[in-house]
Amino acid sequence: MFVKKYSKKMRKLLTLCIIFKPPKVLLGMKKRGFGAGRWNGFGGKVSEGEAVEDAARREVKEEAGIDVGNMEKVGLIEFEFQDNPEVQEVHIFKSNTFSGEPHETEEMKPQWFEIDEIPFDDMWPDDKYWMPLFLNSKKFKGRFLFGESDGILEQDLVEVAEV
Ligand code: 8OG
Repeated sequence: MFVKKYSKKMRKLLTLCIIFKPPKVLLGMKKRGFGAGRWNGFGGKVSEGEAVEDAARREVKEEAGIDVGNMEKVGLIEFEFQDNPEVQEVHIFKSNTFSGEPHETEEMKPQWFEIDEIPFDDMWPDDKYWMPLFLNSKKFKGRFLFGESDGILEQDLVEVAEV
């Protein structure tokens, strides 16, 4: 089966929030650290004792300078890298309301994209698989194993009723 839920591997909890105001998606160019040079939603590590949704809001504020309104959890994806024992469990949220104006921060440079102009070639290689589900209001769970040069070695992705 896809998600090795009871895997004994070390887990890191992360959030990813994508603002979607059809027909536009707000992405940010990651300026530093893990995933630098790629467009992505906003997110990062969940702190100890922090609720996952609170972490998602905090990260959007830190990275794009906006306060997210409503939020829906739409995806859960596990990422693994060959030769790395850690599993990154990324909780994906969708929102269509926020206050403030997205602006560039030390970490990200936000930009709106039309759905048909989403820059998949400059995003994590798995995004092209689950983003269509996201854009079509589906919920999903999955697992991706990356090898050298971020090539996808294994992948599982399923639509679910609830995350
Ligand atoms: O704190 P840091 O910036 O390192 O957090 C990493 C962010 O990247 C976090 O929002 C989760 C997200 N992320 C991964 N893997 C992938 C991926 O394969 N695709 C996308 N779109 N985001 C990812 O950690």
